[in-house]
Amino acid sequence: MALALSLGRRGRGTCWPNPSVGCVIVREGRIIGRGWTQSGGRPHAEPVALAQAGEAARGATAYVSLEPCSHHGKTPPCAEALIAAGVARVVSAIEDSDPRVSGQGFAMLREAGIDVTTGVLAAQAARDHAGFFLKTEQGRPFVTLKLASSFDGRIATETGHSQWITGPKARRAVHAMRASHDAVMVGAGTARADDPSLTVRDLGVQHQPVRVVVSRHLDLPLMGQLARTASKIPVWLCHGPHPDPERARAWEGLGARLIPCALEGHHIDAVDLLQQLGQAGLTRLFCEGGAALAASLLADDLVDELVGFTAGLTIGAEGLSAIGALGLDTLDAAPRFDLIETRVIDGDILHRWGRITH
Ligand code: AOF
Ligand code: ZN
Repeated sequence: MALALSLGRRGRGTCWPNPSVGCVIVREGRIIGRGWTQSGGRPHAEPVALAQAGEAARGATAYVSLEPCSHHGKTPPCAEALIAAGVARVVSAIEDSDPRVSGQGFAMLREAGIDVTTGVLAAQAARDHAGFFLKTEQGRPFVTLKLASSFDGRIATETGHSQWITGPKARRAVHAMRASHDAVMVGAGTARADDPSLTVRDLGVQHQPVRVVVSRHLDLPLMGQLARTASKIPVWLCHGPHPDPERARAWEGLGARLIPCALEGHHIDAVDLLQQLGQAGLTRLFCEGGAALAASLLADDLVDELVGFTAGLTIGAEGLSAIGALGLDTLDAAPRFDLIETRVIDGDILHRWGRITH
């Protein structure tokens, strides 16, 4: 199951709106098939592994990191494929949260006389599938908030100079993280100040995450990196009511998708923003700032994981703070996270923190 889970993680960022599932088929102690959900979400993991195993699947055990599906979607149900292949036993990590499946995959297998065990490495599976579960249960994607800051928590000097705070190895790690998410998101201020391309580079990765920019008025440079590449790598612009029609047309002409969102005061409502992105199919969202967007996600309790890269330099109080005002009087209301991991990356420190769920 650990192997099935790790195979499943290979598809992360590429198979949304579907979950990224892994499957291992074992017979007499030997692995005879391995598969994971393919790009775009199909084929599912099980038919890939079954095709590898061929006739040898008869009487074998299939380890699947999620309940095999039972519904007729664009492909026939995986539970049916496992039955047809003559698998004797199915070991699954966790039940599917999709109402079309949820429990019915297991029921189909059991009715066919297959021995079914579930709940194996369920905690890890719940973390791996958190994006898919959040989308099906709450309508929003899993949100990772990443910040690269100085020792004193600043992301740029007063004049906006920010390149580069961390070193090349840490920045490479960021690219790998982008690749494991369905989309990378920034606020309009960051898009204007940094002119980022928000792509995955130098990793030999073909797949590119969607680029999401949150911009109430769509006042984004039409000559920048995002505009130049919008016809090839998706750009989604989340805007407020009544955007400037000329800007809207210009961005649509460049190939961007416009997503209208509700306001909360003067800003785009973070809750509605994430609902819109969930509806558009995203399961894992990587937010790279800026300070205002980060603060609005945190204030609405919408951040599931914090990823910090801290570098050994100080910028001082006039530098730009990584996170905007949260309006806290006491620490009781401060968003708190549990430490997941720390790592030294060539002179910078990576620290990951998870939402406290208990
Ligand atoms: C599996 N194995 O590898 C995946 C599953 O739109 P469809 O027809 O492709 O179905 C998508 C649903 O299938 C998705 O919501 C989830 O319930 C399940 N995903 N199931 O047996 C897989 N990716
Ligand atoms: Zn399936």
